[in-house]
This record gives sequence, structure tokens and C-alpha cells, in this order.
Amino acid sequence: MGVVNVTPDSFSDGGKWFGPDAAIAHGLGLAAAGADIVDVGGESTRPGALRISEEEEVRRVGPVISALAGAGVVVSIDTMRVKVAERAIADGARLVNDVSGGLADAGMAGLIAESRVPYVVMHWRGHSVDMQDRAVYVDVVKEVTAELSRRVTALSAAGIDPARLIVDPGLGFAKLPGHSWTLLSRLREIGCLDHPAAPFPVLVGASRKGFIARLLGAGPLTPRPFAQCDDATAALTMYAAMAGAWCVRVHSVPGNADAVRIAARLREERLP
Ligand code: PMM
Repeated sequence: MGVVNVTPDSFSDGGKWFGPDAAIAHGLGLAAAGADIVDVGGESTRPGALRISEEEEVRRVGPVISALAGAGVVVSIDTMRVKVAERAIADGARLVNDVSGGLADAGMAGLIAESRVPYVVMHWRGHSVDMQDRAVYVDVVKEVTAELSRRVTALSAAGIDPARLIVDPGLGFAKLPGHSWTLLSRLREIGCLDHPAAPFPVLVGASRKGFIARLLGAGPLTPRPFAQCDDATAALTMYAAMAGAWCVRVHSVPGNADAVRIAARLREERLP
């Protein structure tokens, strides 16, 4: 999954693809480089980010989704808002990626049940403005999987076919760097939720996140610039794919597409 952030302020590539023409060209480039899905988002979720209006979000993503879907690209809409998701589906989006897992907008579950699109349910504890205050865990894997289990149970009860749900540990969202590393180290457990339809497919969003930049920086106060974290992201993609992840959400496609193909080939060898 390649990322097109149509935002002036995303934490990884803020501002670069803000205008619709640049965003469309970037999305087409991601697809040409091997992305199976292009994820289009209009709202920044970087820690501390303030929300934008629904109208502004639709204005940012609408033309980009229409153009990419019209060109035959499989588009996902990265939104927490039911109105934005509804409009995106009407414009041709084929998957909804909701970082709040349906918690931010009570209407989302109904739309997903009705429109029968695949739905990414990310682990989330609240909006970006103060989410890092909620990064408090005794056992992060146990708590994230328990909270995701509650979400898939509620979403199934709201009429969504659980076969259309994909889960995501939400790296960096109400997580300190140590929490993200622990979740990654136990990635195989993330989809094994307390629900009859488990195991669920897992999506991993590690690309250019702060926990990588901090590990690789010169010191604790000098994280490596995000754009220089793509080789490290590809290393994590290789790891995630070997651990059975269904999808990786990345900002730069070529190295990650190669990593996925290499992991897929190695996994073939492992089969009996
Ligand atoms: N991360 C960001 C945005 N959307 N969606 C999913 N499912 N998982 C993620 O980890 C995720 C996401 C924030 O990243 P960006 O602003 O750097 O693109």
C-alpha cells in the first residue's frame, strides 16, 4: 500500500503532495512502482495534530480519489469520518482505512456494513492532539489485542462481515517507541484476536515513523530525517512480510515492493 498524504503537515511527507495535481501524479507513480493499493488521506494524524473540517477533508481527497480510481488504481481512503468515506466510495475508493477503527465516528460501522468494502481497523485510543498521553500500558501486546478484539466484536455486531476486516496495531498511535518495537516483535500475535473469525489479516504502518527515526538518529534528540528512513522501512517490511503481514503501508514503494516479493518467495520454500 503506497501512501498519498494530501496534507500540508503529515509527519513523514507533509506538504509534498498537497495540491491535487501533485497528489494524483504521486499516486500514479506509486501504482506504477508496484503498489497494489494507493491510500489517500486528507487529515494529518501526526502526534499533536489538530483536526480539519469535514468539508476541507473532502475537498482535499475528492479529486485525487476520482482521478486515481478512474485510472484503474485500487484506492483506499484513509479517514475517520463516515461522510468522507461515503463520498470516497462513491468516487471509486474500494477500501476504507480508519485509524480510529470506527471509534471516532459512530456512523462508520453502518456505512461499512452497507457498502461491503474491506475495512482496516487500527488500534486507537484517541485523537492525535493528546494521544501520546494515552501511551500507558502494562502489557502492550495484551492490551492492544484485547482492545482490537473488542472492536472487531462490535463491528461484527453492527453487521460488518468479519471476513472484510483487517487489523492494525497502530504503530506510533498512543505508543511510545518501545511499545511499537514490542508490538512489531510479536507481530504474529496481532491478528489472533478473541473472535471466531480470527486470525485476521494484519496491516503494518511502520514507514518513516518516529520510532525508526529515533533508533537510527545520531542521538536521542536528533532523530534521522524521515526521508532517510526508507531503507530501514524496507528492512521492517521484509520482517513483517516474513511474519505473515497482509499489507505494509509505505511512503516509497520500490524497495518495499522488492522486500515483499523476496519474502513471498522465501515463504514458498517453507511450505511443505
Ligand atoms: N499511519 C498513519 C496514517 N494512516 N493507517 C494505518 N492503517 N496504519 C498506520 O500506521 C497509519 C495509517 C500516519 O502516517 P503518515 O502520516 O506518516 O502517513
